[in-house]
Amino acid sequence: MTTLLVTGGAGFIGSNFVHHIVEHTDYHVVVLDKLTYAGNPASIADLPDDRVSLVVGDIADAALVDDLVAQADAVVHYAAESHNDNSLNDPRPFLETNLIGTFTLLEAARRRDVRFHHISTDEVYGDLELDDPARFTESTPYNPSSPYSSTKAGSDLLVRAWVRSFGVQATLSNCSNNYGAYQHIEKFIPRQITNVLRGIRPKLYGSGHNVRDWIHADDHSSAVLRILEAGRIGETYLIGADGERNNKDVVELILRLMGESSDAYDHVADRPGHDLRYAIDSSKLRAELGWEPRYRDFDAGLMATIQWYRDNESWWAADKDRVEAFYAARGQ
Ligand code: NAD
Ligand code: TDX
Repeated sequence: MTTLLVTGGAGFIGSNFVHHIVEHTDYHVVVLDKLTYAGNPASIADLPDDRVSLVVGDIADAALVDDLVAQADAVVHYAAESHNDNSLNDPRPFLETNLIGTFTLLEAARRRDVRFHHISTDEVYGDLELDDPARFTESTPYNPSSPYSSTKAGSDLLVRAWVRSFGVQATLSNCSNNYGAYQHIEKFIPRQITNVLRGIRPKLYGSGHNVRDWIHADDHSSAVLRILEAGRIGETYLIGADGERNNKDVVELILRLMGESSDAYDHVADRPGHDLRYAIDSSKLRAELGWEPRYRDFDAGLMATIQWYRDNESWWAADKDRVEAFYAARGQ
């Protein structure tokens, strides 16, 4: 039986991927996750024990990583410090996990000759103007803005170098902004949903004209599985679902879908260095590997996500006060 080592499988996108694998394949999954503030074992606790096991540990622990990689047929590497606002507050964990952690995994994949797929973000390309018809492609030059995106960019370059210098059998993907169940409430969409559920007004950074290109987390998972099984070694694939929207429209839509007045939100301090617009051209993935997104109706996907946070208050409630105190201290 094929065994996947999924790093960060107790986080938002990693846990969605583990659910996707259990539903759509017969693979066995070993999750390696440090269970930082962002990891929640409850996100994978309902999956069968004979398909999924959780090892609590750090991707920068070379002995542990070597042992787990040696037992795997492939590594799918999601683990990261993932939040831009945290990286502006304290960058060090981003260097430790995103750079040293990725290096540690690559060394094990090299030693054990194990297939590797690296998960990354469109933020490595910097940002676009609002009126620019261009979208990011695989050949857009790297130009990251934040400590988070610069460490993700660095991790991508490590993977490329380990392919070229050491022949590691790796692929890479850079995806746009994900939404769906199990996303930490520090992030934009679940923060606003849980604000409304708590009677707090949603908080929009700056003018709210910044554009993000939204994709449902399950579409990200199907794309990663396709690349893992059919992608060409050494190649990068951009993953996106043509979901560009500005933050103001998203916050107003959340309010409407939750039965509130669409202007019942506050403008708060902008994010320093705030990227203006992300937009993905995923033609290579679609043409070469035949992938297509399934979740094309953003309103329906957002409504289902709102319902998930309503139904799963016990999953997020304990974090809410701490998250809001963090933002309040930043004027956000
Ligand atoms: P997340 O913060 O929700 O989850 C990260 C997970 O990694 C957590 O479970 C955490 O405990 C674990 N982790 C952190 N440091 C670790 C370490 N040193 N060792 C082991 N485990 C560790 O993040 P996410 O939003 O699910 O993002 C997952 C990946 O997808 C990241 O690589 C991120 O860069 C990438 N990505 C995210 C998005 C997005 O919209 N969220 C978009 C594109 C790419
Ligand atoms: O309260 C908020 N108000 C607000 O206006 C928050 C938390 C965010 N925002 C804005 C900032 C961004 O323009 O919403 C947008 C989305 O913010 P985040 O959810 O923090 O995501 P972003 O910074 O775009 O990064 C996300 O997508 C790319 C993920 O967190 C990254 O891990 C991924 O690489």
